[in-house]
Amino acid sequence: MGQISIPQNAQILNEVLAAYALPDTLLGAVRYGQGHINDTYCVLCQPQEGDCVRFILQGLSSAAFPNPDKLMENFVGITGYIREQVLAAGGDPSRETLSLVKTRDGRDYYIDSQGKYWRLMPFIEHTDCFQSATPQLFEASARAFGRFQYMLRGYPAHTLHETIPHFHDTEDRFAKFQAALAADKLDRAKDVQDEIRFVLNRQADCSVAMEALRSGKLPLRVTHNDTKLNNILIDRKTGEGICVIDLDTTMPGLSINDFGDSIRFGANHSREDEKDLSKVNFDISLYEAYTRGFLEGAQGSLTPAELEYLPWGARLMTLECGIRFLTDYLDGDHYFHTQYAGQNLDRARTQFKLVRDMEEQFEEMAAVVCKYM
Ligand code: ADP
Ligand code: GN1
Ligand code: MG
Repeated sequence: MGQISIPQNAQILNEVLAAYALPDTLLGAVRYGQGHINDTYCVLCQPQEGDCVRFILQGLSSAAFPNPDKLMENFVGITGYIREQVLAAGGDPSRETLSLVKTRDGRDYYIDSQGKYWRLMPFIEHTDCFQSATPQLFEASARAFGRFQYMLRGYPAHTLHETIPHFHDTEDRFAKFQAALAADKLDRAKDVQDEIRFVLNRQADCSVAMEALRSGKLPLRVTHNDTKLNNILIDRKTGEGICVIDLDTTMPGLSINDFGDSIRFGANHSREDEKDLSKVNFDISLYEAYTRGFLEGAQGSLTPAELEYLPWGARLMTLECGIRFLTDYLDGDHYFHTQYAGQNLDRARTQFKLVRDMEEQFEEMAAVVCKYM
């Protein structure tokens, strides 16, 4: 779990934790996980009797989420709905969905003295969260993400707020990239000409899914929209994906993007910011494992057009994510958490390498989907 420490912003954390009726002694809070967006802490408490109890405390990113109250409304709605589904299936909602700990005054979140939104959740124990996985674990995560979409197929989509407008609108991402390039605030463009050209040459691709949505070929569904492997908790005992987490972008979207974002992150053997691009290779056998699991989890709910466009989902989510990293780099690294200068550029480069690989193996990717439909 890492060392117990007093974080730099202990004062704010104390203020936030005081808003909750925690079990007896607060032992500490430590930065936790490898998310790029929220400020996540693991909070450890010692009740008078029994074992220590852990919680996940998250400060929501104001750079990413302009309307945190609406986001939290979505969170409550979605987790409540999944809870009912899990109960109906005879499962354990305390492990199979996230939930919130209420504040002392009965609220779902706390707003600190600086206006930042915080939420506290029970830590789902006896699970693991992976940055990379074996084919077996990757397939398990695919089943869980496919099932997540299946479980939400009847959710009243019109009640969901769009937490980040145009989140996977790849045309809009391209336009934002062009704006950041034109502004070139930090005079960085001159050093990344190859990467810029890579994006500009793929403008037409950015319209493929959006055009299919506009024409009615692809349906709008309730989707997760951030289906990274580390947004799933794997049950340590069974090796199954037990809980889908990081629900902040769950909103109407395209199923091919949920498929695609998992492939982007997980169907390779390198870190997202690997500097040595010879190590960054799209692994079609991992892609196959994920395809099998995702289609199993989705239980026949995808249309023929969605199946046909799955490989595009992978290619586009990878291109889009690379565009977003490069945009943030040109813009001065305000959106994604970075640990060193140039990390967003390294991230963009890995994504573009994976896009190239997928472009070369696009026919094989389609053939894999055909095998499992
Ligand atoms: P971000 O939006 O920054 O990615 P996440 O919601 O994904 O934030 O949380 C970051 C990490 O915290 C996750 O990858 C996971 O390791 C851990 N985590 C989040 N919620 C829980 C939970 N309820 N139980 C156990 N671990 C959790
Ligand atoms: C962010 O929050 P996290 O780390 O799970 C981002 C995703 C990107 C991803 C790239 C809300 O995901 O869209 O694909 O980083 N989330 C948000 O690793 O922007
Ligand atoms: Mg996350």
